Amino acid sequence: MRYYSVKMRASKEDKHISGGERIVERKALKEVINSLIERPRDFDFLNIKVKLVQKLNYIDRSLKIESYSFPDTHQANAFAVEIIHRYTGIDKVRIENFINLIHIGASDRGDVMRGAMLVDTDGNRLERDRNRGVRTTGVDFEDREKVRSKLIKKGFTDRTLDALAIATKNLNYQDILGEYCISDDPNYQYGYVAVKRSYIRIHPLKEKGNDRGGRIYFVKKEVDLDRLYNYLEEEEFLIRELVEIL
Ligand code: PML
Repeated sequence: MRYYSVKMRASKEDKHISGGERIVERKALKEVINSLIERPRDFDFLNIKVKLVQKLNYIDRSLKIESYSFPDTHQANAFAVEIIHRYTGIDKVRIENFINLIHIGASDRGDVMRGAMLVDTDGNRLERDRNRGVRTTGVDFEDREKVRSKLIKKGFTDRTLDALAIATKNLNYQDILGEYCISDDPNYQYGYVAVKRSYIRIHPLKEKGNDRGGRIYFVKKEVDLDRLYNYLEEEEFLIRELVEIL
């Protein structure tokens, strides 16, 4: 079967406002393009790219979602730091410093990075360009609508759907040990830490009203950067199954 990757990005006054990606069969293209176009409320530039997927890879199962709530963002982030420390061995203060950067804008200019920050187990930043970061693209669910409706029924959101796909692709790579993520939507306080087979959803991971956000990927120190960038940005994956949420 032939699959196509569909990527949409929209901006207003040169500021990115919306993006979306799908990997779908030819017969679903029209509907998918229409739904992506509906996504941004107001834009002055919208780009849709459709490309035949040359080699499609599969991941059998998504990460398993676990949910935790805390009285405030300090306790929520302390919990996130503890998990990342346990899985990477990086000093907790260093982890906190990287997380704080995401909350205030981690690019060299103090803005939101367009992609993720890369940190190795010695606590060094590895991304080649601190404004761009590294972007995970090329991942979708084989039956997106089925997964979406299960998640929405359980109270999750479209953001969870996309983030679960991204985190599942990330953690499928043996040199990625963990991920930390908060949204750049100032009203969205859910975030997550992903480690091993788990997507650990945490609330509230950021302060309401903060329009900064982003991701950190924690990687083994001997990681081959060329291969890592290629995996995250070029290789295309479909996830077959959502791990059941209890
Ligand atoms: C969740 O709802 O599970 C957290 C999703 C974080 C989304 C980050 C983003 O906006 O890209």
